[in-house]
Amino acid sequence: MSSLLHYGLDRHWLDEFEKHSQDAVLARVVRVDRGGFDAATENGIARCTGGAVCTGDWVALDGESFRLIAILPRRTAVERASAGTTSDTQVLAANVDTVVVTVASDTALDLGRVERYITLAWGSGAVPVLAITKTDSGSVAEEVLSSAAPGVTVCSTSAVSDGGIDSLAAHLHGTVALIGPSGSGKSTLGNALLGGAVLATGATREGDSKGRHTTVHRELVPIPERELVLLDTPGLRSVGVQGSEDAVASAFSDIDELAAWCRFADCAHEREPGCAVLAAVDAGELTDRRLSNYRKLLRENAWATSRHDARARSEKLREYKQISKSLRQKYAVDDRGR
Ligand SMILES: Nc1nc2c(ncn2[C@@H]2O[C@H](COP(=O)(O)OP(=O)(O)OP(=O)(O)O)[C@@H](O)[C@H]2O)c(=O)[nH]1
Ligand SMILES: [Mg+2]
Ligand SMILES: [Zn+2]
Repeated sequence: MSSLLHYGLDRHWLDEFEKHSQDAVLARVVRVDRGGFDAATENGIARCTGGAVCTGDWVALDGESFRLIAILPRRTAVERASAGTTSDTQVLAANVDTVVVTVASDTALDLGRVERYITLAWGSGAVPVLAITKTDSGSVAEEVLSSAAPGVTVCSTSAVSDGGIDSLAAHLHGTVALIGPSGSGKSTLGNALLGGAVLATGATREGDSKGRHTTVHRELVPIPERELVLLDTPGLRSVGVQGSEDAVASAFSDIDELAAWCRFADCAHEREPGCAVLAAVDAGELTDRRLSNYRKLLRENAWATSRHDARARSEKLREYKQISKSLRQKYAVDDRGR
């Protein structure tokens, strides 16, 4: 498995790599640990040192020492706010094209947590997909998940009966990161996609079916047969979202769209007259639970200071939305005046 093509190499990375010295070696980080990292090169996996790399990064290495020369600019990054501080972020996976969020059918459904994961996924720049796992041992309605993640494809899968794996795969593209709580079946799903027991999996606890944090490293594994590269991750204990209101707006696009119809441009959807969001709650079209989680995630975002350039993008988007909203309101006023 030495060809970098199996690890997702494309023209873009070759062009980025050309900017470095001729003695440099192109590689993709497959695993990071305390002492350094493993990277796939055209001649196999190399043990490398130096730099704050992340699984999924494309890097230029010194051809002799395998020391890091440079991290090629990331196209996407799955980032969460580090526990404790709000200004620090941790990159969980780099250069991911699809983020699969796993939701297990054998544990109690926590929609707030799903919304967090989906916000994290949208914030990465990759496309989120929701995978319901273990459908042989429980059930979660796809419609319920869809309402918590508008615009996101939802697939039901079972690794035991092989159900839904190919239909899920049809929605996957490029580098696919698996994220979700411990025990939700990420590695098992990864193995089902791989067609063999490559990734370690572990039994969940008796009683509450919670995971035991079996996967401890983020790991990149090619699936040449499906033209995918899999990035398995350990279950997260906490999911802090940060960085862009943009991601929250995408994860809550239903509320975002409603908000454009509120009477006041700066409506906080608390108790303002003419609030279209509260009207939707009254009409039973939006749950109180979802609205309060939306507020909570927005607050978290406001606290976090972002050093990400997504910031500039989201400001542009906000500005644009503000303009289109005031235009809409102007016309609404004109209509009433007539
Ligand atoms: N019945 C059934 N069990 C499953 C299925 N998928 C996973 N499991 C079981 O769920 C348990 C946890 O699966 P893992 O794949 O290790 O979960 P994980 O999300 O990778 O967990 P961490 O690595 O701890 O984050 C294992 O005992 C699996 O055998 C499924 O489709 N059906
Ligand atoms: Mg695992
Ligand atoms: Zn409002």
